[in-house]
Amino acid sequence: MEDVERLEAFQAKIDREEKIEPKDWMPAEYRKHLIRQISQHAHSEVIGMQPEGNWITRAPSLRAKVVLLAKIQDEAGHGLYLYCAAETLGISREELLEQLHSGKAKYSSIFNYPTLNWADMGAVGWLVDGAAIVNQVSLQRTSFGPYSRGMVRICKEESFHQRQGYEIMATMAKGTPEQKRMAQEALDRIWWPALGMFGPHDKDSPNTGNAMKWKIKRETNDELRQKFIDKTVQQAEVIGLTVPDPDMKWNEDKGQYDHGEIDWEEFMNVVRGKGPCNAQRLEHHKKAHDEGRWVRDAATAYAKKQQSKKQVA
Ligand code: BYC
Repeated sequence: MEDVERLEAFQAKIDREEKIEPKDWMPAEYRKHLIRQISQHAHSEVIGMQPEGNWITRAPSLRAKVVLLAKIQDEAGHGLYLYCAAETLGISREELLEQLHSGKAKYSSIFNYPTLNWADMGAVGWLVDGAAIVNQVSLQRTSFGPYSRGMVRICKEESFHQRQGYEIMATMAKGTPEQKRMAQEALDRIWWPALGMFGPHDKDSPNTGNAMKWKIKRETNDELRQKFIDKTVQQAEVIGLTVPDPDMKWNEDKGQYDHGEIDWEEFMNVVRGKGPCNAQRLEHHKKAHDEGRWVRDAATAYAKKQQSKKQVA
């Protein structure tokens, strides 16, 4: 088929809400767009283990430790599903990691902020996983089959993560005045970076046009951010905390909250690698990757040996 016809058939399939599968024909730009987004999503899951991993040894109880450990292990699993989904598009794991290590591939800005105390574990679970769920529920309907199916499972786990964070915040908010202050300060620290997770305003988002046309994204950055705000402000009120935005006000006519502006200069600095923890996060990942080389080598050698045994038999 001519490219124009193929393109029309491809778009028609998407418009009929049929999934695109790895062996189907797809335009090179669609493939490239997906590799970028899915791999950045995978990197976010894996790099996102670092700020929380920092608190495993200092969890305040055995229960809190077990729950946090389970959550962080889930994030590793999410990374694996997503790397596998990206690999179905014809890129290798080595290339994906090379892009992360060279700075070509991004990961979510939020993970370049430090986690200063236990209350930050609550705020991260509640707000960061909460923002991720809003985005990922929408991505369950993405047009690429492996990404969409990965999202269904990830969303189930993510909702437990959000609850573990909210539980920490609720417990601290009704604890001693000092604990309540810690919870409020964690909310103050993480609120604005969490809003940045949804990306730039739609008018400044170069990838949204194609993403919406190809149904890779089902809602825009601003639509998802607004959904998150509308849910979360009320959750804060229930536990007696206040979001740090003096302009936050319920708009009766629109049926949603009006809110203040993100510091976009800070956001862009973090995205460009100049956030408080960018260097530390990448350094740590490279070190763990280098130190794990012998495990990968041993696993590959074992697989090869099994394969040659099968061939002999
Ligand atoms: N941070 O045109 P735009 C988790 C980049 S982890 C960094 O709007 P797009 C968890 C963007 O990549 C879940 N970069 O892009 C894990 C683009 O640059 P490139 C994380 C950002 O793709 C552990 C440029 O800015 N979730 O839940 O249409 C513990 C222009 O942006 C950011 C995902 O990854 C940012 N915040 O929309 C706890 C969701 N925002 O690539 C929790 C999947 C924008 O052209 N990803 N940029 O060089 C998406 O939904 C979309 O890719 C985004 C951006 C909404 C993030």
